[in-house]
Amino acid sequence: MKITNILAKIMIVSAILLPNLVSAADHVIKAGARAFETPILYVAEGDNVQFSNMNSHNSASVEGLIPEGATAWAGAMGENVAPKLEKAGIYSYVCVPHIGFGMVGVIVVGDVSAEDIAAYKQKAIDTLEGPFRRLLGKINKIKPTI
Ligand SMILES: [Cu+2]
Repeated sequence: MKITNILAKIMIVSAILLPNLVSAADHVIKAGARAFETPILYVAEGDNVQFSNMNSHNSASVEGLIPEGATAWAGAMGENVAPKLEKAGIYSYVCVPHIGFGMVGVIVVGDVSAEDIAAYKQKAIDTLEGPFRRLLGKINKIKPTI
């Protein structure tokens, strides 16, 4: 391959990737006493999400309620986790010791349609048990972005 070809390809890839890198926004989900502040958070693909003030809390994704192929997370107590949200879609998470208080939340990455939300809600209804069903209250409030 000629050097000019390589340079041209680098320039094309940079033109595609750089605007995404530059525009990635940072979001913080702060733990309150018994609830996450911003329990329903909408972010763009590539944005960064960081939990904060997690001293007596944790954040763990809910199995089966993150996008297919996405990376699950399970923060330790007191850990200000920054989950990697590489896949578009809806991520449900809980604070394990405080699920019963409704200390749960959802992160919506990228665009979701009314159909996407309806399918996700049905999956949640079919799979969530016990206090995890507190998530349904949050899932019911997700609004379509397209
Ligand atoms: Cu908690």
